Amino acid sequence: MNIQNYINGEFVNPVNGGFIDNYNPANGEIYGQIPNSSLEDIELAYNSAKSAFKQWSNTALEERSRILIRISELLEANLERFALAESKDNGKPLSLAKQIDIPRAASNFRFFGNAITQFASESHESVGLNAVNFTVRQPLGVVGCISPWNLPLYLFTWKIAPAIAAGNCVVAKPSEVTPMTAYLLGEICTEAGLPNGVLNIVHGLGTTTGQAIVEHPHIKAISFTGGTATGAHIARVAAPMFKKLSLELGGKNPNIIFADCDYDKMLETTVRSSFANQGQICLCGSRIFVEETIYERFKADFVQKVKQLKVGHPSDNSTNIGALVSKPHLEKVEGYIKIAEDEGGKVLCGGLEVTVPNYENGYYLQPTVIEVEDNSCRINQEEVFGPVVTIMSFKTDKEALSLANDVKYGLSATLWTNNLNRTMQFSQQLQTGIVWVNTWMMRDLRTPFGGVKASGVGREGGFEALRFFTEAKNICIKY
Ligand code: TXE
Repeated sequence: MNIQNYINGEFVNPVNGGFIDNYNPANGEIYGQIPNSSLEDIELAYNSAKSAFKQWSNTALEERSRILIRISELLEANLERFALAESKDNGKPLSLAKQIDIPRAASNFRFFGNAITQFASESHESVGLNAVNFTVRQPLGVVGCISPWNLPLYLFTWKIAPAIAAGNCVVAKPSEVTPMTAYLLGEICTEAGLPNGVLNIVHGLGTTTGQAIVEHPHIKAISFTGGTATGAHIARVAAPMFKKLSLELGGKNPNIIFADCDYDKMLETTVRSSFANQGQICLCGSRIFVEETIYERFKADFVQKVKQLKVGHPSDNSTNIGALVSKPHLEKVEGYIKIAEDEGGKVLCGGLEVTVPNYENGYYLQPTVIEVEDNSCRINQEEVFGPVVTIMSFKTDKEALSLANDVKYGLSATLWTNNLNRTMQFSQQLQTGIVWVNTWMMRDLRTPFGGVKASGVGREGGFEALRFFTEAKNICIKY
């Protein structure tokens, strides 16, 4: 299926007429083409957004809210179609797309449709000076949203929904590897009555189409989720233009397990936090640290459970692990398994490609557990972003904390313990933007979401996102 750009409410081919292939990871075949957009397309998208801005930014909050909630309802009504498209484009199990990706995309619109009606600013009375200050939060204008391939519609809408709720108009680019649901979203926005030009969706490569968004002199902010190297590059390009930047980048998240935890719950959740979405979630706990007293027990139980995970075609209901997103990505992940072995890591299970009958050219890999002894090895320091975790034991709280923090990333951490004192010590001292205690990836959309260190700058979620997509202005009135 060939797709087009969505500019000013219409589906159009790229100006240069160029297209690139779109692969189905489940069978390795090309199943469609997507626009290879260039600067001219970004210019058209920008002009369309700019023309829509005056009216959209003055549209009553109730009306904006109504349209966002309508988009949410239409996504829910089209759940099957969107889930199928997401699974085919990305390789993720269809069941996951149905349970997580598409419902969450719908929630993003509903949440920000409601949040904007509750978003308020402050006033400060300057007592004794006969003056009052108040703050208004104005939309920025035209903003850019660039999203990755791992949770395609989920993360695309996580940016777009707050941007348009706050009154901005958007030029957005989904990952060229998974463009399909973003394309389908255009239809739904039109049907929901989103005025033309408020959202423009342009497809193409990061280094050309994405770069043109970041370089555009009048696009005021960039909200980006993707790799750390790309984030650093975007920051270098955008900084001299003083653009607002929200960067949600990679992770190498610790999963710290103490003997006093609820063992069964921990084990079950750790399988999920390691391998959900083929391990391709920035929040996956890819470094597992286990207290020495339960290390051997955990190792045996965990490996046994991981071996039971079924790698299979995404639309097969019994599949736990689908295909990796692309061939280059599969090769990258396999490369890391090799690096780990060369460094002395011991593969406890997995490590090999899987041949799924009838889909022999798909990008399937066994879930892989590697035992390591040194946290400074590359497999423990670099983001793999696939179905690969390491396990390692520790003796003391102090050691566990230093292992957890001894990494350049700082997105999330998971802690398994029933000791309140330990919970508080770790929660305060872990160098991450998110700490989950006795759970993983439990999300409340009101909470700030983002990382520290090489995991990025800025926070998404709740009012944080609405603050990012608005500029605060102080007005001081003397009376
Ligand atoms: O991401 P990129 P890639 C990590 C993960 C993965 C690695 C590389 O480790 O293996 O990053 O993945 C667009 N200007 N994560 O190469 O390139 C690109 O088109 C503007 C973590 O797929 O960062 C896509 O839309 N845009 C992660 C988006 O950026 C550019 C999720 C992300 O692609 C651009 C994905 C440029 N110069 C990968 N270059 C997470 N944090 O969840 C690329 N893009």
